[in-house]
Amino acid sequence: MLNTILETKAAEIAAIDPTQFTPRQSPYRSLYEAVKQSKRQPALIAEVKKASPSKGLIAPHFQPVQTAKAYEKAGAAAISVLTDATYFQGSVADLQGVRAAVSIPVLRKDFIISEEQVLESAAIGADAILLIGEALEPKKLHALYLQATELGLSCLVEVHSKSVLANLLEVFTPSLIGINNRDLHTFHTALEHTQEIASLLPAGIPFVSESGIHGQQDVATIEQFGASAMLVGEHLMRSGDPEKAIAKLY
Ligand code: IGP
Repeated sequence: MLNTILETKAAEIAAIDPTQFTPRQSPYRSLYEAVKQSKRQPALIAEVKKASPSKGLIAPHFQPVQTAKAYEKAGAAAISVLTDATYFQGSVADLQGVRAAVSIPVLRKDFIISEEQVLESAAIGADAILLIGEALEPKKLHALYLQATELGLSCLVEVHSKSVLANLLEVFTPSLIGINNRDLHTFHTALEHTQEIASLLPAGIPFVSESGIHGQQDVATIEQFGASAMLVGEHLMRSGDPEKAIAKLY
């Protein structure tokens, strides 16, 4: 699946023209600081997501702005917005709407594999981007990380497999790691994955446990594994009442 998505992205990237971007208006909000300073621990990165390749349509009455406001009100440290259209039914407009409606950092969730997409992320008002270890050669990932950091964007560097993590750590140590509990090739999801990968991280690096978190017990589990933050999408999107669903996570 990941390979199919990346082929689609390559075609989309060819159509991006960075000379058409209007300069960013708003200052950057730091995802690192938001996670570190969150009153609630593990900090919550709450995701707005309409659909996904593994689950199909998740939110038939998708209202990203309203949902994001509810997330902020309930104490989320940051909001994640899917901007991929083909597989997640997201959009850049969703991110822009959310960014204007909240005062916490907004993470652009997409498959970012090129310099043009980093420039685009900055221009559309994202505060942070996701860089996926499984989607990029370690040196390329590092180059995009440096480009993004110089612009002022925070990076969440996501890994799933042990070997990808090991190869990445040979090149550099990111400030914030995401451990995806979901395998992007098979969609198999297991929270124990956080524990397995966390044990291989250099001491002291904050990490986010991502995917498959569905309630207080799951939160207690990933907290026990040492996660500083969690990325939760489907559970909140399906809840009908995101504020209540967040209160129940802690
Ligand atoms: C959220 P969930 O199971 O709570 O809906 O997962 C988030 O972790 C997931 O959307 C995600 C993702 C990604 C999506 C994690 N890494 C990379 C697209 C691309």
